[in-house]
Amino acid sequence: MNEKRIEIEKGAYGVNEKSYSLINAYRGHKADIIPFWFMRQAGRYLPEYRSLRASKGGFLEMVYDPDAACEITIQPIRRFESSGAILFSDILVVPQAMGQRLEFEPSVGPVLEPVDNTQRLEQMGFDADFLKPVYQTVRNLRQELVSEGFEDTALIGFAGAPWTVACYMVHGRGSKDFLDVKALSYSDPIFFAELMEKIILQTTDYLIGQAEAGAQALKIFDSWSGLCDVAQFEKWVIAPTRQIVDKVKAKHPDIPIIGFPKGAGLLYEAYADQTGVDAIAIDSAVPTQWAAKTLQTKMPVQGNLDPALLLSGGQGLIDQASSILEDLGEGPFVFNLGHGINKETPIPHVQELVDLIRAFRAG
Ligand code: 1CP
Repeated sequence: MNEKRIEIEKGAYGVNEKSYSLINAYRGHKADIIPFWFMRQAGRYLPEYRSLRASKGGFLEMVYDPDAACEITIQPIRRFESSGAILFSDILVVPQAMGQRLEFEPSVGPVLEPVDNTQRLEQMGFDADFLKPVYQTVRNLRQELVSEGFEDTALIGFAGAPWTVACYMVHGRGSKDFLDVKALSYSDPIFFAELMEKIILQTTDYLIGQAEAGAQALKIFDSWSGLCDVAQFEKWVIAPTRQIVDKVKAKHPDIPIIGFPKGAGLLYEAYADQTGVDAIAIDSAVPTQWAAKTLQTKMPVQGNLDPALLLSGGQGLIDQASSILEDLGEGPFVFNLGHGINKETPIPHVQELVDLIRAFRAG
C-alpha cells in the first residue's frame, strides 16, 4: 500500500468537487475521483429502510410500489452521494413475470414454487406488462434524483443472469450449492435449455424495459456462476449472457452493461472476452493485481472489497480498500464491494470507506 497517495482526510473533498462520472468509467474512461456505489446499498442496515419496510408490510409490496421503491433507492444516495443509484427491485421479479409464485418469508428469504418438470415449465409464460410498476419506478427515479440535486448520480438497472435465476426457479429457494439444479442441467439438458430460453426472453425484455424507462447502465448478476464447471460455464453462463447483451445492445448500444459472474475464478477472463459486456464486476476472491493485468486491460473493472471488512471496520477495512484503490485506481475503475452489504454493517464504517475513496487520487 502506498500511504502517500491515500489521505483519509474526512471532508477534504466537498460535494462541489466531486467530478466523478460513473457512466464515463463504464465507458472506459479513467476518472480523477474514483466513482463508487455498493451492492445492496439500500437495505436493512439502514434504519430508514427498516422503518419504511415495517410500514409497507413486505419486500415485494415495496418492489411493486413505485413511490416506495424510488424512496428506498435514493435513501443511500442521500447519505453517501454514491456515484450510482441501483434500482430497488430483485432478480426474482422475472420468474414472477413468467407466472411463478414468489413469496419472501422472513428469516427464510425467497420461496418459489419449483419449476422442475416439463409440465410446470409449459405453464411458464411471458408477460411484457407485469413489470410495468418497476419501469415506473425507473422513470420516477430519473426525475427525483435530479430534483434532489443528485444529477451526477447515474441510475443502474439490473436483472439476474439466466443461470442464477434458473437456480432459484428450479430449487425454489436459496441454497449453498444448488446441487439438484446442476444435476438436472446434466441429466435433462433439453428441459434445462428450454427453461433457459424462456428466462432469456423475459430477462431481455425486462432490461430493455428498464433502459427505455431511463436506466443509464444495466448490471447482470450471475451470483451462482461459480457453481459451474468449465463446460457448464460456457453453456449456461457465457452463451445466455451473450444472447441478452446482443439483444439489449441492438436496441440500446450506448447503455453500458456490467457483468458480474460471481465466483467465476479463472473463467473471469473468458467471460470478459466472450459475453460482450462493457465492464466486469469482480468478487472479493479475485486478486486485484491479476484483475488489473488481465481484465482491466480489456474493460473497466468494478469491485471488490469483502463486505465482511465493511462489517468489521478498523484498520483491516482501510488497508484492503487502499490496496484495491492502488491496484485498480490507475485504470478505468468503479469501487464496489465483492458482494452485498451485510445487514449488521455499521453506517459509520460505510461513511469511512466513502471518505477514503473520495480522498484517493490516482498518480
Ligand atoms: O428487506 C428484506 O428482507 C429484503 C432483503 C433484500 C433486498 C434489499 C432482498 C431479498 N433483495 C433486495 C434487493 C436487491 N436484490 C437488489 C437491489 C438493491 C441494492 O443492491 O441495493 C439487488 C441488485 C438484488 C439482487 C439479488 N437478489 C441477487 C443478486 C445479487 C446477490 O446478492 O447475489 C440475488 C441472488 C437475489 C435473491 C434474493 N433476494 C433477497 C434475498 C435475501 C436473496 C438471496 C436469497 C438466497 O440465496 O438465500
